[in-house]
Amino acid sequence: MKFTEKLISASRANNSLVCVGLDSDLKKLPDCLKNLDDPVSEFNSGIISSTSSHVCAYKLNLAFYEALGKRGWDILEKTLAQIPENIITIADAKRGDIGNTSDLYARAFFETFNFDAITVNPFLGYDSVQPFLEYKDKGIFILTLTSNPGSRDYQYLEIEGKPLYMKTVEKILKWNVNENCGLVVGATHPDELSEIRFKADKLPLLIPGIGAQGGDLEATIKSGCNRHGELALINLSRAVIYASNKEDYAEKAGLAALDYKNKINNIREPFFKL
Ligand code: OMP
Repeated sequence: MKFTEKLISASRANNSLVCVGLDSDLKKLPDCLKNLDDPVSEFNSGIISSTSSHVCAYKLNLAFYEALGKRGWDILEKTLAQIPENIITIADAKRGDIGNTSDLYARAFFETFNFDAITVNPFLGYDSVQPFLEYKDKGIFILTLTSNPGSRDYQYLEIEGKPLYMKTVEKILKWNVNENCGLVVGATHPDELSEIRFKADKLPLLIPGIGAQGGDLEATIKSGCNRHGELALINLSRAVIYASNKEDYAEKAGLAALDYKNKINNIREPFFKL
């Protein structure tokens, strides 16, 4: 099944555009888990069971697992095994290197770990992204306009009369021969998000920046969805997984995910006439 089809099917099954970011930081876990042998896996397991009927995807940011050394790779595997089959898994790895190295990154995340999708940094150009694109049924989310303040350092620089982020969109549309590309666009740039969505009307957008980073939910949904009110993955990490730091952490995360799902649907259903 093509990645976009799997994404739409996951999103329709739970009527949700929510992607929960499992950015699980050992230092921020509830005290009740701290004496366990494997607190991060236990935490992730609790979050997954309480949120899995309210989301269409989980995004695992590799930094949070790599920081734990070899244990981190085991936790990653254990966590992936707990995610229901029909829900999208995204390796937020932001990889990209010379071709033969990217080839191994693609193999690592798509074959060894069997993620459905990955985030890729396009700074090294086409040959660095191409090995990922070869995997026709996987999703490749390419950094286009990031949510952080430093996005202004390079991403707005004008090249041939256009900001770099729009040049990136144009490149990605050309690279999308297998129809497996997506774009990462921060919710902290709602006007640009609209402009990017208009240009890339058929591509899925991964949109971080809501919650802890302060992006505006209503503007993001109205600008980021396609004309059917779909193909936007609204990532929420800290705002969901740390909803409580007590014994009820899983229950509160479930309620936070449900609340975001409902808020998003209350915006998109009338606006896109779903
Ligand atoms: P919260 O701010 O806690 O919701 O986390 C945001 C998540 O999205 C983190 O894993 C970031 O690394 C990631 N992210 C951004 O915040 N901004 C971006 O522009 C791109 C990403 C990403 O690629 O996911």
